Amino acid sequence: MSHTLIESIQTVIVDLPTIRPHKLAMHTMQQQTLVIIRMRCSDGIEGIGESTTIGGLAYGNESPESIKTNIDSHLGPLLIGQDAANINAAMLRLDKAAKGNTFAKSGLESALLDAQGKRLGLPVSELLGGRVRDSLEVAWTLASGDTDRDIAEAEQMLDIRRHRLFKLKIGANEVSADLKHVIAIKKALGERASVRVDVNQYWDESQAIRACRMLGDNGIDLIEQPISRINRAGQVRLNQRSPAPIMVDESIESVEDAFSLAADGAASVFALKIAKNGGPRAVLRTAQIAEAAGIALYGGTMLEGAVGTLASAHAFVTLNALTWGTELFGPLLLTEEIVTEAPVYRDFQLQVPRTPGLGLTLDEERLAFFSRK
Ligand code: MUC
Ligand code: MG
Repeated sequence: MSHTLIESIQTVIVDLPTIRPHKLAMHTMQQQTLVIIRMRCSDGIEGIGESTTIGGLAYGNESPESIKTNIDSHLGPLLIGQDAANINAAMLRLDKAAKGNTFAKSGLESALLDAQGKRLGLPVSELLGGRVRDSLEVAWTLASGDTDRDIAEAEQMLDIRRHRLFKLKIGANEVSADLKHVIAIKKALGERASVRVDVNQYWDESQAIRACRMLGDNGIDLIEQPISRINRAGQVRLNQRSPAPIMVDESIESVEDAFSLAADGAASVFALKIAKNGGPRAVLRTAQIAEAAGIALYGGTMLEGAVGTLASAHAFVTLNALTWGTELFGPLLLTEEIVTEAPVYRDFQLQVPRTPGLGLTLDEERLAFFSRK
């Protein structure tokens, strides 16, 4: 039997400006850096994938430059000459040869899925077993660093029916200042919106105990990663004490992390990120662990551009329940696109294409223009 082989894998680093500074506890983004993967196969089909992180090495274990180097020097060469249609075999080969590197593996798995979908004429969601919805509710992050500006931004999003779930990035300031900021925003928006916070691990347990109570008592719906991923016992205690549900994000750096968090009872919600698990198929293994453990789901982002966002979306539309919605707004934070047709957001939802593969085409001119030389 003749196989379709993977012939070449190219990686490009792309720097795109953001619509405004995006302030996270560990880093303020003025731009976002994507690693775009182009996988060419012997049948002439090209699969595209994206491996994107936040703030160089400020957020995770991989940086755009390390992702590119590791794909160019280690992971890519392992796939050249392999059967392009056998995604299980290709990903097992990578897992056997390389520990971790889930961001790089996620982009490669996305490219394999995109190519196979194009080959079979099927959207990636159908390769993943089939979608149970066509669109996903999308939260927006208010992270200008200014309370009034954040309220005005939220009001505008409600007016144009783009978002009604808001996540506030806190943790960099004094706890009391952050709580004042969050409570003022919730007060202004009232029942018209769901307000959540993401602390990005910046509190210790002693701060978090009181802060979580205040947040819960003031109508905040969800508290994401209040303390360090390393402090597992603290996470378990906080999950038992907090009046508002606790969601883990940084705590999940692999499917195995998801299992041990579920076994320990460390959270009642999991943020699902393809980059933290090793791809759209890998993230569904984490989702299955959560479902079996009675843990609710949220479709997370590493603020990817269109390619990574739709790779995530195709996985998330296969899920039975996404109780907390998603935050797949990455493309909306960027001023520029590198695809010919941008993902469509309408009526608080991201529409997930039904065209083959991820449903995207690279815009060669724009990609060349924004690629790092
Ligand atoms: C994170 O920690 O969740 C996701 C949305 C956002 O604004 O930041 C990211 C990272
Ligand atoms: Mg987070």
